[in-house]
Amino acid sequence: RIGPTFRTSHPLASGPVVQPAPTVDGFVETFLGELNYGQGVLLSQSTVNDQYLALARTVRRYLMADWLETGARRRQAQQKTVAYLSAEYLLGRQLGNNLLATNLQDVADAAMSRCGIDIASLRAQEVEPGLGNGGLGRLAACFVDSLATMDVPCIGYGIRYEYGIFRQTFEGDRQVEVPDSWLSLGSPWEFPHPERQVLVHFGGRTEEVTDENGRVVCRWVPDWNVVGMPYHYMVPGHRNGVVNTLRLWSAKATQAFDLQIFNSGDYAEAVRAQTFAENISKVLYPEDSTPQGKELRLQQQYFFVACSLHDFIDNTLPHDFDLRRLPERLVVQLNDTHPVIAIPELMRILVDRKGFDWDEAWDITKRCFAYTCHTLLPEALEVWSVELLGRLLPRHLEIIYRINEEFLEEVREAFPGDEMLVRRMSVIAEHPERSVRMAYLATVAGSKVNGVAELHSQLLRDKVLPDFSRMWPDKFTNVTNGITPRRFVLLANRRLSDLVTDTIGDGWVTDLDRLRELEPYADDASFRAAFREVKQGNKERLAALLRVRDGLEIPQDSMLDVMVKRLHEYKRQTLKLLHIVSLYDDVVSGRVAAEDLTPRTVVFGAKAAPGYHLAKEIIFLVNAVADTVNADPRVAGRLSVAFPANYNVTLAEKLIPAADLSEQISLAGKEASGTGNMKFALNGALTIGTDDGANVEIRRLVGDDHFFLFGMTEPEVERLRPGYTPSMYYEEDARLRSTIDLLASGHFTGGDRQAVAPVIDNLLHQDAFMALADFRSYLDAQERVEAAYADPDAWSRSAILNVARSGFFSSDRSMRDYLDRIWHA
Ligand code: HBZ
Repeated sequence: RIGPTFRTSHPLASGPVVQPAPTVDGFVETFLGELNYGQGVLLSQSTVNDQYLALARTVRRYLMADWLETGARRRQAQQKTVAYLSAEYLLGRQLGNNLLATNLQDVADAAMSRCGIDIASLRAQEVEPGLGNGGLGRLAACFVDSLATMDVPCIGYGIRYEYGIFRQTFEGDRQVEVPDSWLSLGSPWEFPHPERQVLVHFGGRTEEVTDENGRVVCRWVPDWNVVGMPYHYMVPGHRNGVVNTLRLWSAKATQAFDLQIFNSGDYAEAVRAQTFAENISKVLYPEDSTPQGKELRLQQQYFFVACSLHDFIDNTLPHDFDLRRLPERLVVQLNDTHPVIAIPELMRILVDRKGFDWDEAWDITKRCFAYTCHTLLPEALEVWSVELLGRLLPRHLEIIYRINEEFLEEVREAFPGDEMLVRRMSVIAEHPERSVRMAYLATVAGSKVNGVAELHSQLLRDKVLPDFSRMWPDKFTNVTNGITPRRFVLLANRRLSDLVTDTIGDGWVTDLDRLRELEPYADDASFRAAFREVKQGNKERLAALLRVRDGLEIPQDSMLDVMVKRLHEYKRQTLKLLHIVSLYDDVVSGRVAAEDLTPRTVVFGAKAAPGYHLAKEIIFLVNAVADTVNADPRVAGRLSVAFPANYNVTLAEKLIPAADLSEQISLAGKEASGTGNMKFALNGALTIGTDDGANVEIRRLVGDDHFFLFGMTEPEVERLRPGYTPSMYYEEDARLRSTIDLLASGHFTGGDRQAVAPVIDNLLHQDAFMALADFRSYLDAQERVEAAYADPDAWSRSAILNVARSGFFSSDRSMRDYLDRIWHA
């Protein structure tokens, strides 16, 4: 329990909190106060970091009154609250976003220049909190932004990793990972709350004891524990006076544990124990699709889930709350399977700690959870070995067994005599080792299961969980992903935002469907010219950034063709690479005159999981091709390739607004949704893409004439799959053969054929994601792109229509869908 409430008759004890004046004078005064009293320096002696921290703390002050007020209002209202449980939040920089939310951008600019400071250099000082791998983590960040903007009671729960996603560098064209010590220069956006610490148990055994009513109950006798320390982050709504909370947990050693060993005189052992505990929140696992089944990862998952449920039940609900009514006050959204251990944890709390009988506890639990799946790749579905789970969480394993037993009885009743079905649906898999299928557990317990785009939800029902969808058709639903227009349009693309607002007013920022009002302007020549000027300005801004950030030169007057996302075979960066090599090959072989090539700059951004060897070979090859192409005078001014290292949210905000062409080229049926695709469309890039994930919905909305579709459909992929022979395409397509031969010859690797072998061999003999089968169709689509780009008016018309028709992809709409279909909050 949080300590006794402080009582005083002082008139200001319960607010209102005094907010600094939102004027340049008020801002300067607050800023200098923060420099002097917060940082302990004079302006004249301050470093850029001092100034950044003081500026951040100044902005924080403007948010504080609303944060405290929102918290008090939420405690009063006792409404149903969304607990969003996510192991990842890929937040991106906070300063710009918070200045935007408070509408203080211009005031801050003026205040800093009055102090003789260039605010851009302070913005650049912020290290983004990269507490996520990619789409899944960024989605969580967009969702909490939207919920605050819509004034929905929500607490985002997660892990405060000391090291987020690694920083990528290149050495000799190869990826080298550097730890991301994002906290090292100070973290002005977080508030530790030691009074809300939670104790979390691990290990040990269970025993049966008789309670005071003579009932035999189960008790968990753990053998070690750690403390969860919450750090609170503000999540401001857009200029609406709402500030929600993101609560991230950091692991600490317990004092008792420490002291005990310390007193025994073993100082080194005490320190080791501390390190052991703190390891739990030390680092984000950088695998974005193949969970490694590591013990520390299960510890992370249970750690943050246990802290979060405890925090909500014991520290957020009123003391005397009747837990039978929990589903009226709480809905837990499980962001993929990472937090699914919350299901047996809630059962344990209700049954072992609060004395509920099993059936009643199960009824409550089922009504509290809903599960979102983010993948279709079988290897991405998390399973935990029974051996490991039972060793770390013995009571939870017992609970999972009982849930499964009762569930399988239900299956037998619904489908008598089908023991094969029972085995298929069991939460416990028997092969290759006995393990717990977390997605099945989430499906059994969750009130709803959703996919993240229409096609994905359909395939989830038909291919991933067909038996479950037959048993419970109504459990399955779709919520197509979305992105926040605040960060990814208003903040990232000020030029476009100003043009849009000057044309249709600013209502679109919180009602993105209103972008429709731009449609008529697609036919207005002066609007198109203004739109092209916006793009050009963004390209120049990007060129200037990449020059200083990476020493890269981006030619102007060239189509900016962008592929940014995690590196994975299914996303098919190699298909893009083959395209580049084929364009290059056309010119160097003399088939095409350089002047006839549409000037094109291809930009890649991609991190590979450190243990994903083939992905790292692909990165190497992209860099090698870039080096060769960029140095070859035969294609100078016509074709260039840029691969800035360390693609992250900060870079995305500069890259996406500059793009002409968005590459969304995954093999159909593999990309659950994609969200980059939405960001590009909303920033006026045209998409070249397969019929996959949310591409399907983008194309339907923007129209076939404004989208470059290519490749097999998902059913076509499945039909081709048996006996797929990639080398056949190599044999039969002269252009593909020439492209692969040039790549394999060592032309791009200083004659070293070995260096290209891993990628080439894989393409010719495996090609699990059928890049060769889609190559011809992709090249044809790229030719249509070039033809379209040759007519600037028609191209900008299409680009404007992409913006106007993509309002559906606001995460505000996603949140409305979750509210209507799942949360009923
Ligand atoms: O989630 C992505 C999907 O690939 C993408 O299609 C979708 O748009 C996005 C949001 O729904 N999935 C991920 O980003 N997944 C992970 O980052 C991940 C992280 C740790 C894991 C597994 C997956 O253990």
